[in-house]
Amino acid sequence: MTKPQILQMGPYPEWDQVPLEARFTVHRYDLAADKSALLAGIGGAVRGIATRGELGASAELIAACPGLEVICVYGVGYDAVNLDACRARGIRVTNTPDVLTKDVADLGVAMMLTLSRGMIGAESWVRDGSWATKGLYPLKRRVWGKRAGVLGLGRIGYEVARRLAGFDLEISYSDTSAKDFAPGKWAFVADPVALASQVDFLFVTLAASTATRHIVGEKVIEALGREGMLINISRASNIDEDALLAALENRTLGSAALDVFEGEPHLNPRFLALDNVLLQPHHASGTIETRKAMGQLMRDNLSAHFAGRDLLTPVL
Ligand code: 8YV
Repeated sequence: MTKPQILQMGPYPEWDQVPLEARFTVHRYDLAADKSALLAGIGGAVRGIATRGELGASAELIAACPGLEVICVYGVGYDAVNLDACRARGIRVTNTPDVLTKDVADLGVAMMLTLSRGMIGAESWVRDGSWATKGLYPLKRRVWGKRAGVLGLGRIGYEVARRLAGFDLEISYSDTSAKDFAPGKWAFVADPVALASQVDFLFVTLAASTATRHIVGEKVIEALGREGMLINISRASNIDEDALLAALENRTLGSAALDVFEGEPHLNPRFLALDNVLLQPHHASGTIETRKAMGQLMRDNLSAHFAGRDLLTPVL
């Protein structure tokens, strides 16, 4: 039987690449020097796209593949896939929810602890000899007993809040409505500005869409204030990055721990000049265990589609 032809948008680990190529004829968009020439040559034969959360599939790419049936995302976020173009042509879309939830939540909490306790600077203090030459490391800020806000109490937000409760933080959250699965102790605050004004740490855990673009804008940032910390493990588009940079530079916002950036991996160099940020390379789901599960789920969705079975985790 001939193998279905798929277009691959970005790299996967060897343990995913080998089984992917065993089941499909894979065209590497990411490795093609001349991407237009690749699409002109094989676009008509492509039936599936294997992509990554941050790469998605644009309207132009979808248009260049007239026989496209399915787009499978290696990631829970599908904001970079042009869903309107998919809907218009009945193209199915899948993602990889659940398997990454706890790792993403772990990294968010780890970022809060690392930045609040100054662990990056403390490590350098030991390595560069400052401990012996300059003495004691400057004192940092406590985490337990403080107030945390979770913006978006979905799967990841819930796991973040559960972890924070374990660290003895008071929890409040914003979402489109109060969630009945949330423990009574977690306060629902509908307005993100009001939420930010009541907390020390604000976690952004919203699925990104046009509706959530810049939901964390000047007002939310100002409300979080000089002592506040913003932690983003969702998508850069949820935050007005210009407003964030200005507030961090003039210290009207205390600090920020960020795993995602506009234009990543080419982030705004203004971030690099700041000492009140913790910067991570979009790797909240980046553990071997979770990435293996994401790769498996993405392939299982592709296989299900081409075998005429129900998709495991459909978005569309
Ligand atoms: C991945 C992500 O880093 O799940 C998502 O939406 O952004 C991350 O888990 C990414 O999709 C892998 O490319």
